[in-house]
Amino acid sequence: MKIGLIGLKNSGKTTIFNALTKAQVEVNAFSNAKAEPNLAVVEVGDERIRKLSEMYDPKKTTFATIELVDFTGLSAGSAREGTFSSEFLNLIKTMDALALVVKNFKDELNGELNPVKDIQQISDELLLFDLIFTENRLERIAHQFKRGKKTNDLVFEEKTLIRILDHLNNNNPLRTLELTRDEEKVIRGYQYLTQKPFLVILNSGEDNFGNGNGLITNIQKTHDLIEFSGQFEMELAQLEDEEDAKMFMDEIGIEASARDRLTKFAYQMLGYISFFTVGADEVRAWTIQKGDSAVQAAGAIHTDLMRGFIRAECFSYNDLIHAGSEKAVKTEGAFRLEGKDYIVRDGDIMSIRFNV
Ligand SMILES: Nc1nc2c(ncn2[C@@H]2O[C@H](COP(=O)(O)OP(=O)(O)OP(=O)(O)O)[C@@H](O)[C@H]2O)c(=O)[nH]1
Ligand SMILES: [Mg+2]
Repeated sequence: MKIGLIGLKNSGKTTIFNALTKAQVEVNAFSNAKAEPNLAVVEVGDERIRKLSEMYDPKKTTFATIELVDFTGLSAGSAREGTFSSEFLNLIKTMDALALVVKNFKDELNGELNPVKDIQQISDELLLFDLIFTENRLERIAHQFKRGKKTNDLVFEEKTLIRILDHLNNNNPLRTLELTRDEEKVIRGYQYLTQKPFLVILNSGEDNFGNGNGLITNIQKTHDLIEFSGQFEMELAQLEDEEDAKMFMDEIGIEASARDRLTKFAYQMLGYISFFTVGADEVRAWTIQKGDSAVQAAGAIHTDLMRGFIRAECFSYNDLIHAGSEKAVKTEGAFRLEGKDYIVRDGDIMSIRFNV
C-alpha cells in the first residue's frame, strides 16, 4: 500500500513524514519547490504480530508495510498553469491513497489559518487536473474519429469520459461516481487523482491539539480525518526512551504513535485486513482486501498457492490467545478446514495446503 502526503507549501508534510518514519529529513520554513520527494517504508505496528512472535519464537518476524511518499508542496494554480512536473505526476499516480496535510498550527510566517479553505484549494486543484486531462483526452478521441478511426472501444471510452466530465464539472470528485465494471476498466490506466481514496491529516499545534471539535466535525462532513500534532510527534518519534514518549503523549492526549494511528486508520479506510502465517521459520502479516476469499489470500503469498490451492487450515488469533496454544485450539475444536470460497477474516491464522 502506498500513501502520498500532499498539501500546500509549509503545511508540515515533511514534519509528519518524519514523525511517521522516524526519519530526520530537514524541515524548512522556506519551501524549496525543486526538492525531491522523500520515500520510506514503515512497518504496520500490529500488536498481534509481536504476540505471535513471542509465542512461536521464529527465525524471522515480518510485519506488513506501508510505503509513504512525502511530496513537495503544491500551490494553487498548478493545474491550470500545467506546472505539475512529470516526475510529480508519474509518482502521484502510483499512490493507492492520498493524505492531505492541512496546516492548523500558528507560526511566525503568516497569521491567517484556514484549514477548510486549504482543503478546498487542494481539492479544487486535483479536480481541475482531472478535468483538464479528460477534456484533452476527449479532444484526442474526436480527432481520431475525424481520421476515420471510429472503433467501438473508442466510442465507449468517449461516452464514459463525457459522463466523467459532467461529474467533475459539477465539482464532484471521481471517487463519488459509481462506475460500471467496463467503465472502470476503460479509465483504470489513467489513474485519476480524485478517484483515489482521500484522507485529511489536520496538522495541529501542541497548544490547539484536541480542541478543534467544531472544525473537525465540519471537515468530517465531507472527508475522512485524522489529527496529528506534527512538530510534537516528530520530536516524540526521535526520543530513544519509549516511556518518556508515552508520558509526553499522555500530556496532550495522544493515544498511540502517529505511525500506529495512521496505519490503523488507513486499513479501515481502504478496507484492508490482515491474516497471519506462523511457524518456526517465520511469523508474518499479510495484507488483503476485506471480502477476499481463501484462494485470494493464498495468492497474496504466492501464485503457486493460489493455482494449486486445496484447502486452508485456519484458526483465529483470538482463539489462539484464548486457548493459550495451537494444541489447545485443536482440543477446543476451534481449528477449521476452509475451502476456496471461505471469506477470510481479520486475524485469521492460515496455513495453505496446495499441490502444483
Ligand atoms: N509550530 C509548529 N510548526 C510546525 C508544525 N509542523 C510543521 N511546522 C513547521 O512548519 C515549517 C514547514 O514544515 P515542513 O514539514 O517542512 O512543511 P512541508 O509541508 O514539508 O513544506 P514543503 O515541503 O516546503 O511544502 C517548519 O518550520 C516546521 O518546523 C507544527 O505542528 N507546529
Ligand atoms: Mg516538505
